[in-house]
Amino acid sequence: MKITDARVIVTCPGRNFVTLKIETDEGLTGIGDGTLNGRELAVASYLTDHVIPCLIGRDPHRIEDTWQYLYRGAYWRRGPVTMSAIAAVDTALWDIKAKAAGLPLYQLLGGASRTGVMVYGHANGADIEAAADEVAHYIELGYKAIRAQCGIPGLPSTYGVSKDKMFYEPADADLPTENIWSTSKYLDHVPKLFETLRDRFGWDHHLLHDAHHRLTPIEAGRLGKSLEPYRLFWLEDAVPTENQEGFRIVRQHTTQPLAVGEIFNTIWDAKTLIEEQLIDYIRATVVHAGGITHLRRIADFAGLHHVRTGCHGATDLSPVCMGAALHFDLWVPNFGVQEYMRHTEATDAVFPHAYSFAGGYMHPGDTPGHGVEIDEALAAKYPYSRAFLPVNRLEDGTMWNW
Ligand code: KDG
Ligand code: MG
Repeated sequence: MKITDARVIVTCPGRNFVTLKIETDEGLTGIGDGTLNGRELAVASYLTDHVIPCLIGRDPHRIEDTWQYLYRGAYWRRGPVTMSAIAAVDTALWDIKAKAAGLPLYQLLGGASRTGVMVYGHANGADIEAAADEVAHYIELGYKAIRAQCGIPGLPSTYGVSKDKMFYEPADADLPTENIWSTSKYLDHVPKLFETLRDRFGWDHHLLHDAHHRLTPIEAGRLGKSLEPYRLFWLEDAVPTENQEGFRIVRQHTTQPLAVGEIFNTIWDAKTLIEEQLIDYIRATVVHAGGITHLRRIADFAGLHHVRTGCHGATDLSPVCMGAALHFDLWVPNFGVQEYMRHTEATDAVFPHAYSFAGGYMHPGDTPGHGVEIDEALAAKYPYSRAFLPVNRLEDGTMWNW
């Protein structure tokens, strides 16, 4: 088999998505997600101008060789743009290989290790009561694991708190929105949210929380300690991870399980964190971490060190990434949980898919390939619309992490 054509499809059914479609001389096609929130066109250009010309004529079955060719062959390694582009190619090639075999992708990885993939949903509200009402809603929907975020008194807006209930979409303006942040206000308020949730709902559900990179290691240690009585499944992205050694301090101060890595692109972003067992869950996923081929390598390394997977699954990762991630999750032996934020109806219509949700678990379906397609005619009706993620400033105007 040979690759005869490949093209990038950028569509915006409510938010932007970048999809690579690869065609072959045997009529089989495959698609991969290359969406990088707020920087979509950089990946589209990287693919169109620098990757696609190298794909034409290659054997689509040689996934590992193509991965190494694109990673080593660029000379300039790593980074979110490069690795999202490689992921798009890798996902599309796994899709083609599984279609050629007539098997769902998880069968090629080694088969199912479980009957369903536990997912967590996003409950949030302007205050503690509204967030608790949303948790009740997710419990009614059957979720076993729920992430909870709420507004912080004194801050006009906060990460994770949506304007409407279902679709929290931070990339909300054609120039970055400016948010205000106060760590002290946040640290005082969050434990009250989880105290309320445990009082109201008891201990049958997993609760999760995302600090979204805003704390220093010692502040994260304090937050972890104050949340220990409420037994969270994980505390996510407490500290930015450019300095992986910073997590040693967090670990010394709390037994709260820690998750990190949604912005990681390669195993090198997590080497110290995993090797020293400084985290419990690795959040890397298919689109931003080089595709199934590289994610599998990260997961195997993590498994040696008691670290389980918790793939990123926000709405800026397209249904193509979601489908591929669910095949990975169904197989990966050291699975922890999968994030599932749900896409809008418009997005689901552009990306018809075989995956499904029931009773807190998802299944990728048994369609050959990864089970997600793109309706190109419908996609063409939603042209690209520039949208940025917000930026964050402290109350005195200092730039901070968003
Ligand atoms: O594009 C940024 C989002 O994917 C991110 O803010 C979502 O932190 C996130 C999460 O845990 O889903
Ligand atoms: Mg997060």
